Amino acid sequence: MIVCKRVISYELIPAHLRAMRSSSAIIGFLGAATSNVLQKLLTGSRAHRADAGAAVTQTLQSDGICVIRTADQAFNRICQAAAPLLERLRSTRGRQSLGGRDFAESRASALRTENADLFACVEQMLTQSGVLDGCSAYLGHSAKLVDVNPQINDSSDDFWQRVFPDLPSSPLPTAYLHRDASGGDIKAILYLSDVGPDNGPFSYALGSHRVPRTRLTDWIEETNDQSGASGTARADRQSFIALPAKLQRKCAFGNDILPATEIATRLNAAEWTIEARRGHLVIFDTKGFHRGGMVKEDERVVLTCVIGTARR
Ligand SMILES: O=C(O)CCC(=O)C(=O)O
Repeated sequence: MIVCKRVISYELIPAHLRAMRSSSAIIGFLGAATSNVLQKLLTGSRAHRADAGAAVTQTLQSDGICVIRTADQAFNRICQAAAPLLERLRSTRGRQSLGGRDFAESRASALRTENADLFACVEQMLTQSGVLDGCSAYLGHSAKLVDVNPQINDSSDDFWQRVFPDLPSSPLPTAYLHRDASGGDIKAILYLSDVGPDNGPFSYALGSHRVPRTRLTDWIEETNDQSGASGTARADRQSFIALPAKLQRKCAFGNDILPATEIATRLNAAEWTIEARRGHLVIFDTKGFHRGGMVKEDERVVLTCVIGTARR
């Protein structure tokens, strides 16, 4: 029984088909089981994975970011498993008044305990595409899928425009550019909708993962970000500027860079903006400078996956 379950990847067949309560569910179950077996035969070979993994490692090492296109079947399965979570997120987002929404409110967290199907599909996709192997080689230890976060951004989000609440707003060419204060080592953002220039594409300053930093500078920046000292409200700015000069560091630095300065020009020149169709996966080292979800038109729907070392 267990061998059969492994062969057909039983856990990756959606729960409503596994129950096999109707003839259409039985047909659906057989179809899903067959496609699981075929997919393993066609795309699961170790050699293919090793090549793909090596390409991911090399690109992460040189650029800090790597983009791949996921296999259609794997992508469709993920979309199906994520649909109920996205529906719920859409309704909680809808309860917020237009605008005035922080970035975090655009994101939900899937739980491994409650969303086993989604975790299984994402894990299978990351494994078969060689991404987990590639990330493990990049990090130098075994990488695992830690979190899956469904995310919807639309043009009513203004976290990137309403930066200084007490000042008249003016566009900042490096608005919201940051590196992550904490969390996993690598993120993988799966585009669930087509993303053009106005749909909040993700962008990354190529090579910025190699900007020298020490444990101490990391610690100072993360502490300021976590404690709110690097916020953009007047009181936060006053707290920040009251710090000794050596402690005036933050991960969320993009909002502080003046337009038309040399550093703004260099950052913008290094930025790779990823416009791509649904099904593309953007894998990046979170310590490089990045931003995204700044939607001008329509919406952008993604799954943000955190990859790192974790205990299950
Ligand atoms: O949603 C995006 O494209 C950007 C996400 C981001 O900056 C992050 O997860 O740290």
